[in-house]
Amino acid sequence: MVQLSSLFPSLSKKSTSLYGHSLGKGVQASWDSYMQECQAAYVAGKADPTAAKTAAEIHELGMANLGIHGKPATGKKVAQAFTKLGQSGTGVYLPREECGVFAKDIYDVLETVSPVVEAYYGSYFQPYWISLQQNQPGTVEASSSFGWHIDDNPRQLMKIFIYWNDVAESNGAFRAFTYPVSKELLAAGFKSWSEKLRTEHQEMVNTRLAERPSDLKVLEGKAGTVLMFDNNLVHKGTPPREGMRQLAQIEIYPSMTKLVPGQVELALTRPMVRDYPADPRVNDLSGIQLL
Ligand SMILES: O=C(O)CCC(=O)C(=O)O
Repeated sequence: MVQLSSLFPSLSKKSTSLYGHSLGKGVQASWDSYMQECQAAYVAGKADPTAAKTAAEIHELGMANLGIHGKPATGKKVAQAFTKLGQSGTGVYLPREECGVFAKDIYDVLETVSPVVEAYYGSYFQPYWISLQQNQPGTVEASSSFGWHIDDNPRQLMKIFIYWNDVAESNGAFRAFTYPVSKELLAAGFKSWSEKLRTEHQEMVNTRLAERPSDLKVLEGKAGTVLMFDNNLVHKGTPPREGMRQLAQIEIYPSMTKLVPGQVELALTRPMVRDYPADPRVNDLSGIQLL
């Protein structure tokens, strides 16, 4: 029998073009209803037109530069921590037990950008995990996060990056296609949820990129720059050609309650077991949900 999904790829559970991920309708419906509960619990602060404008940009394009909010003193502490660690490579992570000392600094940054993030969600937000990472030049596999991919998360998962040093195209600035181009690639069959599929679909994106290079957005920024983006955009990590990049990667999603420092500390220090919560109402990894 002919599978309906082979005639209409968007009906397949593994199609990414309908929801922007391959997780299917049930998973997304559960996250949508969770988000509605978070929105109902939200008490909005004073209207902030600048934050609303940036939130609208994220809804339209899937990404925005939120400005410079990380402190130089934190950048210095991060640099010292990586020097002390003494490891090199395309992707070196600070061990979880050494991340807790950055909780206050990162909480302060998140608190500063919270008007934008809350305007985006229409709710409070919380981190699920936070990692501190250093990238140096080297060779990488296309099947890794250095190849084109989507994170394949429920739509409410977003990422915040804080650059701790000046980051340009040449030293590994984050790069992604905006929503319109990402949707076009997903509709054309881009898939990346297995190493095999990811490898097979690199050429498709590289061909599209060669046709219209300006469609790729490279988010450069001075030390302290904060980026927010939808991790279901087609994107990739890029090892520096020269120099290095140090950053905090923060995965966020809606919350019923206002962010508190303890959530940031847990997100930084608890083992990274899952990419996102299996059930958004149960933050098994990092959150303190006061339900
Ligand atoms: O490191 C980067 O610039 C991109 C990281 C990435 O691919 C991801 O967050 O999924």
